[in-house]
Amino acid sequence: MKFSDLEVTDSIAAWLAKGEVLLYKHVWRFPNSKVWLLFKQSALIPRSENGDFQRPGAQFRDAVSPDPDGRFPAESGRYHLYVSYACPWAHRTLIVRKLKGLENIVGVTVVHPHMSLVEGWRFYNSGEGAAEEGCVPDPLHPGVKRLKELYLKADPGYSGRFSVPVLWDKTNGTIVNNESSEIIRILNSAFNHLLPPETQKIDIYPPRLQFQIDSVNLQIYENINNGV
Ligand SMILES: N[C@@H](CCC(=O)N[C@@H](CS)C(=O)NCC(=O)O)C(=O)O
Repeated sequence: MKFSDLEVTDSIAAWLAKGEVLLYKHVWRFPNSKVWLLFKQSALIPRSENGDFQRPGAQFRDAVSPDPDGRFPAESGRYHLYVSYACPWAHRTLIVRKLKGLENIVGVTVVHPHMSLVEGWRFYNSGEGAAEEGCVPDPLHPGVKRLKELYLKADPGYSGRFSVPVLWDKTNGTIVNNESSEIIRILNSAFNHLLPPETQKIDIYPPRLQFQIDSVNLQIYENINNGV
């Protein structure tokens, strides 16, 4: 059976009731509107009184800086991205990492596409058979099963959503930033001194366009992106 053939069956309804949503490849696949309705009605989704989905703000908002004396100095091999191919927010961090040629400077791990609404994303477990595209166990923390555990390592009192993307600092053992619009700005400029001239000069957030970029981003965030 292909995922695209799925109908609303008792097993899917039970699965949704348990808080599991299937995220496959690069998109959320809700086979039909009835499933989407069930998902939207889930008590686990943060929403306003009139039922609108309300995305809580990301809580880790630090920046990597070229300053060697800063808390998060830009160093090769020190930072690691956790992403899901099912998440468009994470997707843009992968695009910028690639555009800037940071593949050997900032590592990346893809979580398993099955996300629990309660526990969040999990890592692929090598004992479970064929891996979904790109998914591996967490290479930095053997034994860690869920992304949630990294959030709680970073801040034992953390009470937000356990979302991707996450920019992880291996040296301090903490999360630098979990807001994709800021992670892409970090990737755009913080590591420039470690890059060859061809990629160093790529600037996707040039000062003369920043105002326009920020206003378009706000429009898109509120009216389109925030629906996923
Ligand atoms: N504003 C955040 C949003 C990230 C986000 O909501 N990611 C979703 C996947 S598309 C997620 O991980 N959700 C997990 C959850 O809410 O439990 C960003 O741009 O980084």
